[in-house]
Amino acid sequence: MKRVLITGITGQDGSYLAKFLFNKGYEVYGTYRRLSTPNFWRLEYLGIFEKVNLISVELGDAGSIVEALKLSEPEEVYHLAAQSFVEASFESPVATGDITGLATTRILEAIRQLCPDARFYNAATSEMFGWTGVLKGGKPLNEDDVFRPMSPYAAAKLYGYWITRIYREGYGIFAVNGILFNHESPLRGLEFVTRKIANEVAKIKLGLSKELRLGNLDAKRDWGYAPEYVESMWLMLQQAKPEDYVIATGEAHSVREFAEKAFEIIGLDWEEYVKVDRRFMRPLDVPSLVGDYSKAERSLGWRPKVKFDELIEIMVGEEVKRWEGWLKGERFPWDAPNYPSENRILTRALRM
Ligand code: NAP
Ligand code: G4F
Repeated sequence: MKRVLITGITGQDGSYLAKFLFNKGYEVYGTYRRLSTPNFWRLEYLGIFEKVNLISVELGDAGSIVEALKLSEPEEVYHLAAQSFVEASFESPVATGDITGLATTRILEAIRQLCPDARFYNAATSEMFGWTGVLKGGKPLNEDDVFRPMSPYAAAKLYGYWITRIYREGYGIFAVNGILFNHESPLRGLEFVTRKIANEVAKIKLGLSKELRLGNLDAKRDWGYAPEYVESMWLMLQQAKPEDYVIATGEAHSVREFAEKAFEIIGLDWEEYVKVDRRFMRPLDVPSLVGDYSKAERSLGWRPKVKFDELIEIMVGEEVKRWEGWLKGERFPWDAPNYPSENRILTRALRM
C-alpha cells in the first residue's frame, strides 16, 4: 500500500485530497495543528475522519515536520498547509512569510535529508501572477507568464514556488508546483468570498439575515470546483518528469456576477441586499485572474467539468440545506468538535 503525507489535511483541499487518495488505496497520513477547539469537521463531513492517520505539525517548527516524515515514511508528500487567506496576509505579513513561504523550505530540506525519493507537490497559486492579469489584457495566464505578486501572501507563495524549483533542479527531487486558480466548495472557509456569499444568501432566504456586506465587487476570478482540482495534484505526481502546471477553468467572472447569480437562485434581487463595506477592501487587490489549463489538458488529461453557474448552484444549495436543518434543530459539523480515536492520532509518546 502506498503511503502519503498531506500537510493541512484539515483544510478544504486537504480533506478532499485525503478522501480521493484513500479511495485510490493509499495509506493516508495528514498533519493538523493543535487548536483550542479541534477542527476535524471537514474530515467528518466527508466520512474519512476515522480512516486517516493524524500527526500534529506546526509549520513554524522544523522538528515537528521531521517527526511527521519519520512517522509516515511517505512516497508522496502533498504540501497544502499555509496561512491561505490573502486579506489576513496584510494583517500578519511576517507570519505569512514564515508559514506560507519559508515552511516550504523546512519541508523540502527534511525531505532531502530523510526521504529524497519521495515525490513532492507544492500548492502554488494564481495569486502569484498578480498584476500580470491586467498587463495581458484579461487573456488566460499560463506557466510561462511572469509573476507580479500584489499581496504578502502572493510574495510568500512565490518564494515557495521558486524553492520548489530549486530543490528539483539542484537536488533532483521530484518536486512540482500546482499553480491552481481559485477553487471552491461547500467546505471552503467561511471568510472566502464564494462561501461567504452562499452562506449569507441561504440565511437571507430563510429570514435569518437581512444583508450581505462585501468589499471589491469588480474583482474577477477564475472559480473552479475543489474536488476536481485535487485530482490534478495527484496526476502531477504520477508523471514521468516533474513539471509545473496551471489548473483553472479558463473563465473569469466578477464578485458582482457571483452575488447576482446566487441571489437569482433564491429568487431575489441582489442589489436590494448587497452593501459595499470598506472593511472588506484590501490595500491592494488583484483586479482579474483567468487561467489557461491547456498544458494540464494535454499532459495530464485533466479538464474542469463544473463551471461557474453549477458551482454556485452547488454551494447555495448546500448552505440552504444546512440552514434548513439548523432551523429543525440539527447542528453543523463544527458545532460538535471531536477528537480522533486514539488509534488514529500519532502522539509524541509514540515517537519516543
Ligand atoms: P485552507 O482550507 O485554508 O487550509 C489550510 C490548511 O493549512 C489547514 O489545514 C490549516 O490548519 C493549515 N495550517 C494553517 N496554518 C498552519 C500552521 N501554522 N501550521 C500547521 N498547519 C497550518 O486552504 P485550502 O483552500 O485547502 O488551500 C490549500 C493550499 O492551496 C493552501 O496552501 C492555499 O494557499 C493553496 N491554494 C488554494 C487555492 C484555493 O482557491 N483554495 C488556490 C491556490 C492555492 P487549520 O485547519 O487548523 O486552520
Ligand atoms: O475569496 P477571496 O478571499 O479569494 P482570493 O483572495 O482570490 O484568494 C483565494 O484564491 C487564491 C488563488 O488565486 C488562493 F491562493 C488563496 O489561498 C485563496 O484561496 O477573494 C476573492 C476576491 C478578491 O478580489 C476580494 O477582494 O473577492 C473580493 N472580495 C470582495 N468582497 C471579497 C469580499 N473577498 C472576501 N474574502 N470577502 C469579501 O467580503
